[in-house]
Amino acid sequence: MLSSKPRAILIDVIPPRMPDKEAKRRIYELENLTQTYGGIVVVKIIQKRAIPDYKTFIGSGKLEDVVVIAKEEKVELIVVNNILKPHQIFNIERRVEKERIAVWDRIDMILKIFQKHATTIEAKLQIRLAGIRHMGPRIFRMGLELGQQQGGIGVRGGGETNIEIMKRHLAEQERSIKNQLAKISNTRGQHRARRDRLGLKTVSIVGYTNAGKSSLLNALTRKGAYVADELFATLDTRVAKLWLPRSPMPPLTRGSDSVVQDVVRDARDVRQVRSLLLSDTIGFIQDLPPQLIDAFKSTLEETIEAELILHVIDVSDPFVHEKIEEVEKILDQLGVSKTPKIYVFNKTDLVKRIPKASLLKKYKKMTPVFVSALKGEGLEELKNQLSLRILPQV
Ligand SMILES: Nc1nc2c(ncn2[C@@H]2O[C@H](COP(=O)(O)OP(=O)(O)OP(=O)(O)O)[C@@H](O)[C@H]2O)c(=O)[nH]1
Ligand SMILES: [Mg+2]
Repeated sequence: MLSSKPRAILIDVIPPRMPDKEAKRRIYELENLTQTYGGIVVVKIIQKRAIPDYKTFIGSGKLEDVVVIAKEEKVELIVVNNILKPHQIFNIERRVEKERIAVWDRIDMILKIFQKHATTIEAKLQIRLAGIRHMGPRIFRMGLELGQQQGGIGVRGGGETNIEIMKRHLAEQERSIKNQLAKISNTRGQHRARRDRLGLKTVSIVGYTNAGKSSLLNALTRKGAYVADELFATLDTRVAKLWLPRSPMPPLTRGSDSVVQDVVRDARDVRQVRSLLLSDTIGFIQDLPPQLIDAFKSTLEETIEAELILHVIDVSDPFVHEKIEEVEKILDQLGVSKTPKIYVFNKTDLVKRIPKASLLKKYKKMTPVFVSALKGEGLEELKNQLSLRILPQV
């Protein structure tokens, strides 16, 4: 068992030609994840390798260095910032077994944070599902190795090996979790159908983790979603109603009389849907494990079904463009790359001179708006843009 604030060594294996800036960003993000989990980062190691070591992912020499540091620094946890094969984790674990050090890869780290942050039944179920999918192969591997060490004792009377028993058990658990999730998703589907009947449209907030999605939801709707300076603060979906101003009047035609205008206005009042639903959900991150995306499909349903997506971007982040791309990649995986989007550049209060002109040019199609969810700035313009894009125009 890890202590509540485990001392950790972080290791990132990167291709030799990766630019320094990108290498720094990766290890910085892993540090952030580790701190979000509650860990204390003792040492950070970047290893440049064209091809990871087959047996232990990091080179065997490097592993020995790590073991020495780990002993000296009383480390409880080694985190490798990559996605490892089950046998690679197993081999590293075996090397540090005596020191009682845990070994995690990037997926483990993200799963552990999710586990800590999950509050709803749905989120908890989804994490268990992702966990089974991620840990399953590792458990089999362990069983296999143990079986070999003990000269094949893992066979029971009926001929069923321990591994087979474990496999069956995990498959049963997976099925049961999936059933429970399907029920929750079904209820959500019914809610959505009802909203559709009422003509309510859904706008979904997406973005890199910590971009300020929940803050934006709160600023627009006073919903009281959980906001924190940590990664993956939000793991469920929150839906709130947003009232929009009437969309801008069409320009007055000269000489048109006011009665006609009143009629136009009335007609529009009747026809217009003046409110919409805004949903906030889990944030994205580079290399979001596919198992997680899959397990969180039902949480992400609101996003998948939305009529419009608000992509929230932390404009003060030195890696704005890279993170935009990561989010776009995941939206692609979710099959929503065609949904209309508005780019919402948030945290404008943190930047002295925002390169508005170049951002407006580069992301012209996404009609960028600039806001500070914290200070409540730029929200009117965002609402205006929403009215224009989503409400029926007369
Ligand atoms: N200065 C400043 N900070 C902001 C702004 N919007 C959000 N923040 C801060 O950024 C941090 C993350 O905000 P959240 O709203 O939790 O971000 P999120 O995108 O929902 O994050 P996850 O749910 O963890 O993915 C918090 O510390 C917020 O107070 C802003 O406009 N300006
Ligand atoms: Mg959030």
